[in-house]
Amino acid sequence: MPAKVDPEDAVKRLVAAIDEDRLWRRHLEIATFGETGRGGVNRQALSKAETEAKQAFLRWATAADYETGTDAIGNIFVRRAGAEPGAAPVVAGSHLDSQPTGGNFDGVYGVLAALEVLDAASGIGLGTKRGLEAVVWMNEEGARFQPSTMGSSVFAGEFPLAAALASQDRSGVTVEDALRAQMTVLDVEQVVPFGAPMAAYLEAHIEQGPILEATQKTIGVVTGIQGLRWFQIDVRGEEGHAGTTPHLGRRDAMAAAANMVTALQRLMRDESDRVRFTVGRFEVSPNSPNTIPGHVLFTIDFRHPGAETLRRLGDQVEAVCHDHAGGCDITVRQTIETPPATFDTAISDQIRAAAARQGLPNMDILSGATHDAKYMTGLCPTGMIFVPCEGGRSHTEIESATSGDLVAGARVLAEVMVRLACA
Ligand code: HGY
Ligand code: MN
Ligand code: MN
Repeated sequence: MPAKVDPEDAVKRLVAAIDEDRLWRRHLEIATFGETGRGGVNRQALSKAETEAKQAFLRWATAADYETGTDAIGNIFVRRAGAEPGAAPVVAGSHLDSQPTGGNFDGVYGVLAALEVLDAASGIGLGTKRGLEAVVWMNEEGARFQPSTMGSSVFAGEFPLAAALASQDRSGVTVEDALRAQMTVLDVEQVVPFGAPMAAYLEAHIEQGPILEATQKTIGVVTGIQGLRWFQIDVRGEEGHAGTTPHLGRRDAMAAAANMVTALQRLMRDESDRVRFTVGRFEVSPNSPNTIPGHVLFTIDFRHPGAETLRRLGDQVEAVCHDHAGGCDITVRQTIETPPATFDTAISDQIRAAAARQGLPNMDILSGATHDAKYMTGLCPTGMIFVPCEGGRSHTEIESATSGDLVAGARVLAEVMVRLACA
C-alpha cells in the first residue's frame, strides 16, 4: 500500500514545482498554431491549426507517459494515474479553439495550467490517491459550429450528440466530417464514455473582463456564470433591381433586419448596464450594391445574471422580430439556452483559502463569459479560478496576460487539485 501522502507536504512541494517558464513557453508554442501575424490567432474548432495545437498537447502528454483518450465528440483527456485506479480523478482543463480574431490566452491558459499541474507532480514524483487529469473540450467558442461549449455540453448529456455532429459551418462542412478528419491525424483512442466520473472539475481562465485588473486582484474566485441565450434569425424577402423596384411592395430583407436589430436594442436597453446583447454575425445575400437583399441571417448573443430577466426579455425576441418583418418571412431559432450557474461553495472556499495561503490578493467574481465548467456543475463539484487580462480585453488579437499572473493561478490550481486528489 503506497505511503499515505501528507496533504500539507504535498501542497508545499507541488506548488513549488510549478514551472513558470515552462508554462509561458508552452503558451508561446500554442500561439504559433493559427497565428494571424497581428498578434493573435484564428484557430477555430476542428481546423488544421486547432488539430496542430492538440497534437502539441498530446505530444507533451505522451512524453510524460500519461494515459490519453477521447470521447465520441472529440473531447481529449490525459490522465496521470493515482494510487487507487478505481477512484474518480480530479480534472482540470479548458479549450484550444479560438475566435476568428482570438487571443493567446482564452482557453489555452486553462489547458496549459492543468497540464502544468500534472507535469509538476511528475517532476517531484508525487503520489496521489486519485488520478490528476487534464481535458481539452471540443468547440467551446462556437464561432465555426454552433452552439458554443459543444463538447462539454454533449459530454454532460445536455446537448444531443446527433445534433452536434450535424452542426454545419458556413461552407456546409459538418462537425461529423471535420471531427473524423481531425481524429485521423490525432493519435488518440476513443475510450472515454460521456459523463465519465470526476471527483471534481476545475478551470483556470483569464477573466476576459476588467474587474481583477481594476481592483488589483491576482485571483478571481469564480462564484458562477451568468445565463446565456443565443438566437439565429433568418429573414427571407425578395431580391430585385435596386434602381427599378418601387419601394411600395418591396420585401427588403436588409431593411427588415435592420429594423429588428434597432427594436431589439430598444428592448434590451438597461440603465443598470447588466444586460449583454450582441448581434455578432450579420450576413446579407446576395450582398451586391444594386440588388435588393433577398436574405439576411443574423445572430443574437443575450446574457444576464438573473434567470427571470433572461426569460422575460429572451421570450420577447421572436415577437419583436415578427413585428418588424416588413412583409418578409422570418424564422427565429434559439440555438442555446443555459441558465445562470452557481459553482460549488466548497470548491470556491478551497480556491479562496489557497489564494490566501499563497498570499495572493483575491476576490469573488461572477463570470460574464461562459465556460465549459458550466456543464460540469451537473456532474461533480466544480469551480473556476480567474486571473487578470490586460484591460479586460478578450475575443480580440490584443488579448494579453502576464506570466506572473498565469503562474499564480496555476499554483492555486495545483493546491486545490492536490488537496482534492489526496482526499
Ligand atoms: O462566449 C464566451 O463567453 C466564451 O468566451 N466563449
Ligand atoms: Mn474560453
Ligand atoms: Mn472565448
